[in-house]
Amino acid sequence: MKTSFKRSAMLAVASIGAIGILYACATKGATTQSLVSGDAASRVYVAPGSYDEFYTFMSGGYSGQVSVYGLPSGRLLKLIPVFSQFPEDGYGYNEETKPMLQTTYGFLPWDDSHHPELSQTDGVPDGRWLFINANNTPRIARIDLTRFETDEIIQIPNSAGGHASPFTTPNSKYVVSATRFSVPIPNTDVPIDSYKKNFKGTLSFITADQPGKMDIAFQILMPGYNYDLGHAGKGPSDGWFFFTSYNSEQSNTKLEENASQNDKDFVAAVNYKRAEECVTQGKAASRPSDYMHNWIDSTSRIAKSEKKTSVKMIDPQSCPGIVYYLPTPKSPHGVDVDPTGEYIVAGGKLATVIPVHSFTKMQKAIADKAFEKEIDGIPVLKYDAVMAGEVQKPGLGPLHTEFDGKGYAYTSMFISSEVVKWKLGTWEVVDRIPVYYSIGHLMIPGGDSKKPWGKYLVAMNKITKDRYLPTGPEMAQSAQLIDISGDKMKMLLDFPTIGEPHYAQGLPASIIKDKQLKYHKLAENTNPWVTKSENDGGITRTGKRVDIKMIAIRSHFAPDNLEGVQVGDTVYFHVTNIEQDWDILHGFAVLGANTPELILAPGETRTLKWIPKGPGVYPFYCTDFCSALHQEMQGYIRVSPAGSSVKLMANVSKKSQAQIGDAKKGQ
Ligand code: K7E
Ligand code: CUA
Repeated sequence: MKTSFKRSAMLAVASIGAIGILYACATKGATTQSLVSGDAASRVYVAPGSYDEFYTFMSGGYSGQVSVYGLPSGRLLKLIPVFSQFPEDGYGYNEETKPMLQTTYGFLPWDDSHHPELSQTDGVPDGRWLFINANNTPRIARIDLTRFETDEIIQIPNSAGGHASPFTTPNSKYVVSATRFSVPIPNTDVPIDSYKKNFKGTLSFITADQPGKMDIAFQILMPGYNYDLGHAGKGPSDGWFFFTSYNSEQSNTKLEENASQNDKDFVAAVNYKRAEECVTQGKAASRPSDYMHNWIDSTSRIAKSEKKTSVKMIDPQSCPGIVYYLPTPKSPHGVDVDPTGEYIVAGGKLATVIPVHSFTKMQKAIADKAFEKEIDGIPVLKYDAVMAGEVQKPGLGPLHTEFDGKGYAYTSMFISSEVVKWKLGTWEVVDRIPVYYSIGHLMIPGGDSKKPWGKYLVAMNKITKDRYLPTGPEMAQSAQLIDISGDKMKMLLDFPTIGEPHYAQGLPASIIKDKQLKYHKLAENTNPWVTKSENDGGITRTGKRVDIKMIAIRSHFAPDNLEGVQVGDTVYFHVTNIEQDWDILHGFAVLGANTPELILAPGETRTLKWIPKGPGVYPFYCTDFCSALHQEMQGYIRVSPAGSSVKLMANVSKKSQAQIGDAKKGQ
């Protein structure tokens, strides 16, 4: 949703003169001062040593990561690597985490992450996990919120552009992923202009409530549209899932024009309980489909990869009642379900209204068979039969909506750069506030759940222009914190973000802050190369492979002098941080290594693979200023020419020297 949409949005603006002026005004950055209330500073001030009230998790967009901020301060607390290698701590570089980035296309060190989604219990964020999607090579990751680490990644087959993802059902039984790009399924060599005939979409339901066991429960084969976003029903609509689609024109070129022809596209309403029945009744076909499932073993902390080879695919023609289309103006982007579960709000990017569907009316329309037509076995319900109301004159370019739990909805307006507050049921606009500029998603903690914590709203903006000190052609994207506790929205704070934030989720800090793991228990570390005490380190050779077991503790490595390595060897440094104390990290880096350092949490073993290029003596050192004598935390490894008679040596205890002897005998 970045460049191309921006361009079409601009075109849309250009074509509507009066609105063009409105936009021009907004982009002048005129008088935010006047919008900021006098007490804004104290409302966002979190004194040194005090905690923020909320955690917020922002997607990193094309950084492929997640960033964690405190609210209301906007302080950056952490970056969590997910889909991209992360030199800062060695994620995706060290041997333990490399398998996390395995796919059927091989090792992928990058992706584009859009939507963080907190796990839920009974429709309320529960702080167990955060899910996030990969947009380019469709995947879904699970982040464990006791450790703020990525634990599991599953690839989604028969899909391209996993954008409508990873929205959750109310107990996180499933998270979903839908194809943004329709593709031939299975993907084969066909002419692109055979799109209408050969290209299809899929909606995937992935089991998510058991760590380490994510799997594709089933996929639903859909007409070849672009599926954009989704949200689960809740309360009365529990058991249903709603996905927006655009390009119902099924165009394969110049979509900015050709996919904007129809006045209405569709929200697909999926009865996933019905899908489960069809699977049980054997109505889903097993389709050969390769995909990878990667997860971290909880005691060894080593990632494993398994390849899966088939999915259950449901064709709506053979499972009547599984999907209905709700006509929705126009090229809808977001689809959001209000806290009661009754209203389904669509963000029709090119629509002049915000259309709201009623779940009750939808049920009745289905019972009455109020169908306009059928597309590939999917009944299209009549717009008037399902519509609850339309928000008139909301602004331009509605994208996403969140809720405050007090009967109001807040919609982001990309083109007119504002947040619009409106009332559920009467559909009247009650307030609006400009944002700077071109807002994408907005977020209220719990704002897509049954119980929003409706105190703050965060606007995530695509364009920063004049808001910060300039930094060359590229400016940080921007988040803005808005107070929504009163009748009128109040601008409180700007803060820059990492990558493109797209969406965020937030929850009260109290839900997770006391559940944090402080260190990994060394006694429970089952990494096969763990070193649990200083005397257990050493060096062993197996052919041309050399393994070094080493501990790190304030303020030394043991061993710290190593000899006997030869050019042509592949060396594995297995370093264990044997500290058992919160926040005491060590690092490990060696001169000339072609991958970054290791950063080791207390009690953790990490492995750096090193292929020395020539004879010499190479220093290594701790990269995390861990103690007063951190600068003394270093060592040397000697590399001799191939075939050298220099003996393997690690200067640790007598005991381990004896072990080295044994290992040598074993050669
Ligand atoms: Cu609107 Cu990818 Cu959710 Cu960006 S998407 S804004
Ligand atoms: Cu360990 Cu610095």
